Amino acid sequence: MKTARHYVGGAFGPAPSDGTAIRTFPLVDPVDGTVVGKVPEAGHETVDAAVAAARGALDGPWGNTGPEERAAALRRIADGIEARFDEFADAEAGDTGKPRGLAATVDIPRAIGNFRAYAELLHGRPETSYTTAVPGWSTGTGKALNYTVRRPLGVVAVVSPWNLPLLLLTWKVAPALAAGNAVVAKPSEETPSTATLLAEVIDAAGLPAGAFNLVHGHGTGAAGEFLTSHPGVDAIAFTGESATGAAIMRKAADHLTPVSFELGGKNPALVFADSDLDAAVDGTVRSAFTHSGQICLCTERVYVQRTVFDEFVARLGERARELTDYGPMISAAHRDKVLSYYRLAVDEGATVVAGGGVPSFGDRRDRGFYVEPTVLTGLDGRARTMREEVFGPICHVAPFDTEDEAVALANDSRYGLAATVWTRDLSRAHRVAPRIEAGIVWVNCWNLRDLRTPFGGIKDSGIGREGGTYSLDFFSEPVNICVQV
Ligand code: NAD
Ligand code: 6OD
Repeated sequence: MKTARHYVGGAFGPAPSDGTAIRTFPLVDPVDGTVVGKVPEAGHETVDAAVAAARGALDGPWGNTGPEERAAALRRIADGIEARFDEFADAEAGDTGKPRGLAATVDIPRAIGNFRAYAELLHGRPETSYTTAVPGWSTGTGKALNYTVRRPLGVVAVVSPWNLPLLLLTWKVAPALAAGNAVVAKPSEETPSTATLLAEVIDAAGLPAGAFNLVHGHGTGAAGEFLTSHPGVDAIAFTGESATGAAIMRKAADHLTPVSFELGGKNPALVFADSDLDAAVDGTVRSAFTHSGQICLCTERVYVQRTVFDEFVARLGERARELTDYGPMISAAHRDKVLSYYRLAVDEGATVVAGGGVPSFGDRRDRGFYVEPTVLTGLDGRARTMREEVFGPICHVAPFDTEDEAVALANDSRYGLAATVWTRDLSRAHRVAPRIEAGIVWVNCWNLRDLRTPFGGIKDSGIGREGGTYSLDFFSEPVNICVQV
């Protein structure tokens, strides 16, 4: 049986004083529904202890580290994950049910990359300027030299989802530590294992006690809410559903706590008749069905120019029916939610081109949380299936005639996270891409990600940008120092 552990103030286990220390909840394998471990549920006292430990680290040795020491610490963490690569890949595939190959080629290497990238990126960007005193207004005379230093924000709460557990946790933990903050992290209750391994690696890397803390537990009315509404937290970095972001923000308002939010999506793909249709079909199979659609960047709405619509739908449907090596939904509850959208789509008038139900494998997976990769047509933009994020292996394909219509359809959503444009016409690509209301637009590719580029959503898909120096900007504050010379 796997056991997840809290890591608070440099020690593993629940805070001894926590009245809820013995509360645990089961960890379920989504492949066959069996209980494979238990997870401790942090109560108020464990969360309080973690926030106090983080504050203590800032007042102690961690608060006195310079960029070089922090860069060295991040490199040791990256080396530590690399040294235990197989354990991490097994744990990630075990918690999520995703194919191990996906964990080994994306999740774990990317987590290592997050620490290495910020070890390189964190060096300050000195900003200087001269200013002239205004008589009768400024004290001092003549010229003054301005320079800007960046200070850490303090104690940062990191709350992350289950779909890319280590990748999305380290995506925030690495820059937060790089900028000199102390972190209290709460991973999803569904996926505690790689976070626990990360705490072990950070412990072995010798970071001062309290610089990184980990608490496990649920969100609403539990560890997640205790942490994000805590008066001792100076900033919140959250990835998850838009509705959860709104709930966190309401509580954060009490303390004016700044937030960086990466939220839900209902991402469009536009396929123009002049595109390389083989590439567009291949790309859409990947963008709709990778990790069974449980990536915030996955495509759920596909718009195809009418002259190639029938061919595209036929080919996408065939490819969806051929898929066999896919993982389950994360939980029974999420499987039920996705299936409820499959039923709703039919009630709303959709034609099911492929999938729409539960697969049968003839092995232990039949007890797990699988749904079929599903392709639909026939809905208009008012259908709930077209407006709400499903977060499963589902995409709807609709025709369009003109470029303007394609852009309008893409933008007809409360979400604005990512979009993909398939065309061979370079001028069209450059015309269309900036008109799409999304934080990321890919042209003739999908999920090609450079860590240094800005990442985030507009509209209900997020607040702020992370990635590269954008993360360092969020996790630090510029302070201007003005010296008369
Ligand atoms: P979720 O919002 O249910 O949970 C995310 C995290 O928030 C979990 O750790 C959970 O315990 C915690 N939480 C829940 N309620 C809380 C509360 N009231 N206060 C504090 N913490 C709380 O999301 P999920 O189901 O884990 O993940 C799927 C969602 O995440 C999808 O909507 C997906 O689009 C989104 N997502 C977005 C991005 C992005 O980069 N934009 C990336 C991955 C996932
Ligand atoms: O690739 C990334 O950097 C990133 N943040 C991906 C997010 C995926 C969402 O599920």
